Amino acid sequence: MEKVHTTCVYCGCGCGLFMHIEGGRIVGVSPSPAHPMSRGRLCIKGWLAGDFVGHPERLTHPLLRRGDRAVKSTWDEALGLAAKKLKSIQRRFGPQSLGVLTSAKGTNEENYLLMKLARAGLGTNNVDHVARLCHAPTVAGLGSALGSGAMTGSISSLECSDAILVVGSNTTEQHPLVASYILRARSRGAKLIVADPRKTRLAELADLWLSPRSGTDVVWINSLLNVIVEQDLIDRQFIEERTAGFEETALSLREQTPDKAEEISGIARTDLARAAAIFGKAERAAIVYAMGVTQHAQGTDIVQALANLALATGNMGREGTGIYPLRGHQNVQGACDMGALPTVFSGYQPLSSPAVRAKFETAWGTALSAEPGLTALEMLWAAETGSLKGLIVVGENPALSYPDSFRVLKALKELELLLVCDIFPNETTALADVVLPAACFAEKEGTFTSTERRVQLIRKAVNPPGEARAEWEWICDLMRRMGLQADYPSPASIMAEMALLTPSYSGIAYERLGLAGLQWPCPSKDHPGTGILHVDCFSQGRARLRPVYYAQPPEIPDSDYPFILNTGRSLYHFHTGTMTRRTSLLDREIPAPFVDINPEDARILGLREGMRVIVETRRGRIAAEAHLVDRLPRGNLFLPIHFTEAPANALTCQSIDPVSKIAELKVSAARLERVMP
Ligand SMILES: Nc1nc2c(c(=O)[nH]1)N[C@H]1C(S)=C(S)[C@@H](COP(=O)(O)OP(=O)(O)OC[C@H]3O[C@@H](n4cnc5c(=O)[nH]c(N)nc54)[C@H](O)[C@@H]3O)O[C@H]1N2
Ligand SMILES: Nc1nc2c(c(=O)[nH]1)N[C@H]1C(S)=C(S)[C@@H](COP(=O)(O)OP(=O)(O)OC[C@H]3O[C@@H](n4cnc5c(=O)[nH]c(N)nc54)[C@H](O)[C@@H]3O)O[C@H]1N2
Ligand code: SF4
Ligand SMILES: [Mo]
Repeated sequence: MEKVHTTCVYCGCGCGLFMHIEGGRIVGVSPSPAHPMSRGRLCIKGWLAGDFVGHPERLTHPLLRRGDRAVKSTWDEALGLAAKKLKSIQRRFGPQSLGVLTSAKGTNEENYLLMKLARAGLGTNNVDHVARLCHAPTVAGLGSALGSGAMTGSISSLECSDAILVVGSNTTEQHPLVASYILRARSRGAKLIVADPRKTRLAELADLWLSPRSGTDVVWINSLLNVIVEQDLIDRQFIEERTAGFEETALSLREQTPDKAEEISGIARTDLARAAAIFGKAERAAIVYAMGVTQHAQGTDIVQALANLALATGNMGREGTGIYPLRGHQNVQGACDMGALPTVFSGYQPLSSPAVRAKFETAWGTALSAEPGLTALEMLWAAETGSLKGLIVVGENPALSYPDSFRVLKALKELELLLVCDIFPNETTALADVVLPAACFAEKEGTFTSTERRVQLIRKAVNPPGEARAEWEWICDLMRRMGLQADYPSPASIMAEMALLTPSYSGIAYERLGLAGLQWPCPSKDHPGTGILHVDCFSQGRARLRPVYYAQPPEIPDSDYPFILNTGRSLYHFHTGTMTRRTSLLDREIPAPFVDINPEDARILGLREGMRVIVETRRGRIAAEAHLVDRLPRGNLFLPIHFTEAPANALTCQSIDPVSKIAELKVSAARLERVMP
């Protein structure tokens, strides 16, 4: 039996694992004992990461739409047709009528090439990906506060924290290996505070559980900092030497009293006082957060409020301190790093800088547009109104994962050309004019960048099924058909070009990555990589505190729609379920859609465990099984996003955060009805 070392394909923890190969097939997975983050452990999805690879439903041939049917085609015909249509749209409607959604499931190399294809080949900056619905507020908020939108420390650094504040992260289920470090710190004596409307597993284990009303985090975080300032638990030296904007921010906090916080967020003032004592008095305090913070129409403000808290208490640049946004997909960090975003090139080098543009123009041998591109949702809106005509979607399933499915489906159907590349048929390939079959992570080479900025190799373990190809190969082919040079002999050579153009990745090269990878910034070939950011200074000089003010979520419960609908995930499934619902041991755990409801609310509605209910919002309705769970406070519903037969996004809305353009995915007003048998 052969063993191939690679990186887990699911979440941003970035665990190392071995694929076990026999007779050209994956027969098992085992953890990588020497891996610096996972240290010989995996969660259940990691152990089963090889299962979907050989599934009989894998896409094996390019497909072309003929009327209502999708017919088998060849790569030559499919790419020929795609290039012809792209050129025709470009000629008739201009480059801004084209767009590309890249993949947080894809490799860095694939994302870099798609970014280059969009900018240099199609002539548009309309390039984006699901980070827009995930950590866009982090990229924007921490970017402007700290100069970098990335996790400030290494995951293992959490082990040395004295206090950890976890906000809006169901860590044990969604980032299990990060949770293991938090729990290790906890057993060492660190104090743990969890802020989540739901009593998650981590909240059960915490010293203090804060249960804010959904969408009110700005209020209680401001008020927490207010108490910390009033009790003089701030770090004056750090504030003076390394930050700007403290005075103005402190002034703005005066209004944000614990009384006000209690009234709006529902968190008792005594609990806030306890939180202030724990966080403010800790020598090393860390903040961990995820979608409960970012997926709000006020997402960027909430991120800034957390940055204010860390900066005012001097919790930055040392082991055990810092801000840990938990990036979701295994390579969503990398997709952002590669510049698959409408306003930056790789390494967040801004489009608006003439010097940066000139560098890329020289390297790529073509003029580049300075006009900022559209974000993911804006591209769909442009498709709705007819100004976007052609869209390339690689390794995303927007038909199910983007908010307000009714509008999303309508927009996708308006397109003249929808090209989708995936490993399985899904709700989006079903609408495509051209479907391309991709090699999955176990069948190709490349790199993923984990949430702790760790750039790691994936290695080919088995051959792709049928005619499926690694994306970098067909993207090069399409680039050539669009008139670009694309003579990369291997993914390593793509990385080499990217590294040459990207200061934070300059020192990254395949031969250096080994089994442990390297953490960026890694500015030169002899640089060991960087675990902790902002140690002596911030890239922009001083970090920036800013006043932020609470704004009510766009839709709040009323007498017609009395519940707050919260959407999210479970341990056993990944997003739209293309892979986990084809993994029998995972699917067996949660085979059917459910909606969580508080038992008291259920009693009033006459609902019992397992009854079928309709969940309805102003956008749509779905049917699911009622699960009565104490962990959910009254007035709330929780619906997972994994099920095509009960699509959560049929219910969500497209109200967005004006700064980061993320949608409000955690608060919708909903009602519940029993389905009569
Ligand atoms: N098993 C599994 N793991 C995954 C994924 C998966 O689909 N399945 N997806 C990956 C991806 S891409 C991502 S982005 C991450 C997401 O990881 P998480 O963000 O941890 O997952 P979510 O279920 O979206 O919700 C986070 C928590 O926020 C809480 N919350 C909701 N609204 C609020 C609020 O207003 N305030 C506060 N404080 N909390 C709130 C919810 O109750 C929930 O417990 O997981 C990654 N890991
Ligand atoms: N209501 C609501 N909506 C949400 C969220 C929420 O919490 N609530 N969360 C949002 C967040 S944080 C995220 S990240 C998004 C996730 O949204 P998506 O990323 O669209 O969801 P996935 O199901 O992970 O889709 C990934 C696709 O990539 C395919 N794939 C896997 N490996 C490969 C590969 O190697 N190559 C190619 N070409 N394809 C591959 C999979 O089969 C799948 O179809 O959903 C967002 N939508
Ligand atoms: S914690 Fe994340 S990266 Fe690690 S094995 Fe589980 S899904 Fe994979
Ligand atoms: Mo995500």
